[in-house]
Amino acid sequence: MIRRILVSLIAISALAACVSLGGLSLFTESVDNGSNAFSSGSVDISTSPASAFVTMLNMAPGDSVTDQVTVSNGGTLELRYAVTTVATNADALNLRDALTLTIRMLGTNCATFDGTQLYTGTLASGAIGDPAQGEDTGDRTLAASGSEDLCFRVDFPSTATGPEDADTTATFTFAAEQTANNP
Ligand SMILES: [Ca+2]
Repeated sequence: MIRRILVSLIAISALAACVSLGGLSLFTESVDNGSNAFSSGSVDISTSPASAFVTMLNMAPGDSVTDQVTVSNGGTLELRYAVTTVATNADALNLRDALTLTIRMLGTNCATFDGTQLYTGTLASGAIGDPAQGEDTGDRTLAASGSEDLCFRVDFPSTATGPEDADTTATFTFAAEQTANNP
């Protein structure tokens, strides 16, 4: 009888040990990894001077004018840009087609005009690259906060026979887009 009670007591104490195991306390720790921030970048192109960087009045055949423009990326993303031209023809004399535009990279300076040539043709069709989305032949790339200098030369060819007393005003559009995820 005593032996049986003893066995029962042992069994009960073993059970109690198991129960106390279930309530075992553990040291634990978790760590927060915060500040996982996201933001969208920006594409911000500008030109300096902002307008009228190359002008000449009363041109005669043989005249030319060359001036510099700085193209800047004020944004936080790399961009690519293209240039297109719209030249007015209010007097219908087509001076815009008689004038030749040549665009070069800066090179030594715009006076020596020895940088890589990016365009030569009529003023009316002046262009660098293609503003269509994506990378096209001739598109220019600017890193974030980067800039480059271009030289624009407008010639009234000495061989031109006219038009006289004609006017045109050109607007050069510098169109930029992100290069990221945009092949
Ligand atoms: Ca393009």
